[in-house]
Amino acid sequence: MKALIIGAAGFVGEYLIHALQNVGYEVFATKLKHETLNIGEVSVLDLDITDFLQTKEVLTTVMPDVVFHLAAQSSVKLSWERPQLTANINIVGAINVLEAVRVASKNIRILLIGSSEEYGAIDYTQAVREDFIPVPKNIYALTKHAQEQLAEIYNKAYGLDVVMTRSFNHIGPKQAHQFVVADFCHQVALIEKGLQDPIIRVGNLAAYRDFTDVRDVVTAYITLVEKGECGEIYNVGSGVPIQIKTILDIILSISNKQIDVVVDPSKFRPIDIPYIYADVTKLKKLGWEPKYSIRNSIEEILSYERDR
Ligand code: A2R
Ligand code: GDD
Repeated sequence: MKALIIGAAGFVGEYLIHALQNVGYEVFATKLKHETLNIGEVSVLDLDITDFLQTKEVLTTVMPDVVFHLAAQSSVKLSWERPQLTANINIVGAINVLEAVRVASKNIRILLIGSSEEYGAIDYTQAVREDFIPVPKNIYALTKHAQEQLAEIYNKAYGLDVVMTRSFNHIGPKQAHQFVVADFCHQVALIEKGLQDPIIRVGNLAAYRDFTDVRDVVTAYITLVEKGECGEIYNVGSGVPIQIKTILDIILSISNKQIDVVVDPSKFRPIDIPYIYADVTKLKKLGWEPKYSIRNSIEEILSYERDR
């Protein structure tokens, strides 16, 4: 089977390449021109998804069996600061990918990565299911929901073989420092090395999120392209809510340094979902189970940041 990963130089991409190779896929990977992707046995192509002709060229040249569409402006915080950029990559880019697949072949299966952020700032007291009506409350979330609705239109109008996710937070070594666990571990590593005063700057510690190790996330994505139902949406998460403050406490308890916590208002968003976690019954019915515990992931991330 030939797999094409669009946006492979990001956090999830590298893990997905390894996971696909381990189960015997021939992997093609795209990256932006300025990015580097040093992974053996992979055909690497440059692609900016905001350019339709380039996107079509890649699809018709590679002619994959499956496409994993990971490329995005993936930061909620940045979407408040760069709304046009976020919409251009996440909406126009998604149209270009869908349209390029339609032109190339209807036999291509495509997995589109959406977000738990799509559900919006409702006060959830139960695990969110895929049949809850999303009400996006930030620009990133809106663009991901637009992508999902576009995919549903392509599925209904043209019979495109799309499977969609609403992915909850994912973590692991090598994640960019703009995301919470990598950010906290990076700061602690700097403090331990004496490169930062013993003060950790944090944002909204009250929020609850559902974290899954990136290695479990990529096995979920492979499960979905292999067993997911055409036109369906699947939550990808652990099913366990955890407060950001608890994550911070775990990280601080692993460190041997005395560290003060300072709340930094610049790290807050105009709107932040207070509490959300996934109902993953639908995904688990396909045979997927997460293997990594949150503590295990945090220990590995901190260890990675210490070694950098
Ligand atoms: O923004 P950069 O320079 O980090 O590049 C990102 C890349 N990307 C693009 N690729 C093609 N054409 C574009 N116009 C374009 N703009 C950005 O997509 C990056 O290398 C990749 C996305 O990777 P990450 O930001 O690291 O996201 P991650 O954690 O791998 O998440 C994968 C998917 C995304 O759709 C997220 O929105 C979702 O899972 O949570
Ligand atoms: N980044 C960051 N830094 N977040 C903080 C901090 C901090 O210092 N302190 C508290 N938080 C809170 C945020 O306010 C938010 O409630 C939570 O930690 C998670 O923030 P991020 O790690 O930045 O992730 P995100 O939830 O905004 O977005 C990620 O998960 C989405 C799925 O839920 C990204 O990976 C998205 O691409 C993905 O769709």
